[in-house]
Amino acid sequence: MLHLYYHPFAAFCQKALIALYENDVPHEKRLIDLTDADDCARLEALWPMIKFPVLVDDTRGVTLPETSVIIEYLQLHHPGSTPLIPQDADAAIRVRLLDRVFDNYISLSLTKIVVDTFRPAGQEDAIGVAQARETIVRAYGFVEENVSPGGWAAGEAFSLADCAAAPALFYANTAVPFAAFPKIVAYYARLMARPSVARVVEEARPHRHLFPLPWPPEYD
Ligand SMILES: N[C@@H](CCC(=O)N[C@@H](CS)C(=O)NCC(=O)O)C(=O)O
Repeated sequence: MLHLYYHPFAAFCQKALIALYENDVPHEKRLIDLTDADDCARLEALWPMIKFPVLVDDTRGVTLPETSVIIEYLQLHHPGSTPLIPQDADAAIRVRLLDRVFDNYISLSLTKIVVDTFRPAGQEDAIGVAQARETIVRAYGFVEENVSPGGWAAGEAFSLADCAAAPALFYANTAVPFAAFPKIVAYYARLMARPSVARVVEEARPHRHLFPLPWPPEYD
């Protein structure tokens, strides 16, 4: 049995859930509340970085953090009708590149912006936040040039890169709107219509009060 330690509102947890839902991989969810000391200790015992999600496959005795690695593992040991890593090696490199762009330059930059709002007054990092905003805009430019018109982030097939893209764009758009990037706007609409993505958005909806930035009206 697979167990996913997660929280439904966390962007990286949503990335792993999209992969699980895409292929109807049976799994059991274990909710982690990072404000709860016991939950933090449970997570730390699995992954000393205290980040989620973490996937545990107790049949194979494997514990895995890091969403891109988790999805590679799912593809290897729990494949389904949606291959999330292409068989063609060059296509797979392209998928992994786009996955890195969404994680490293969009999701993590958005985290920087959000976490800054929780800092004590006078201790905000205005320069770091401005750099994070610039990084997101640069990444949007790269995605705009590379997204497949009518298709997905890294080609004609839905992949690991799209699992990363959906939560990255959903949350980043709140702070750095992508309205000026027409190919991203069209791609985002396709993403949100995908059943696996729509499901994680709905499952996260009851937790929206946790987010410190205003929601765009179209998210209602
Ligand atoms: N590179 C990691 C990032 C995981 C990550 O940053 N998860 C966030 C939730 S979206 C987290 O655990 N945040 C808790 C914290 O930083 O205290 C991955 O791909 O899984």
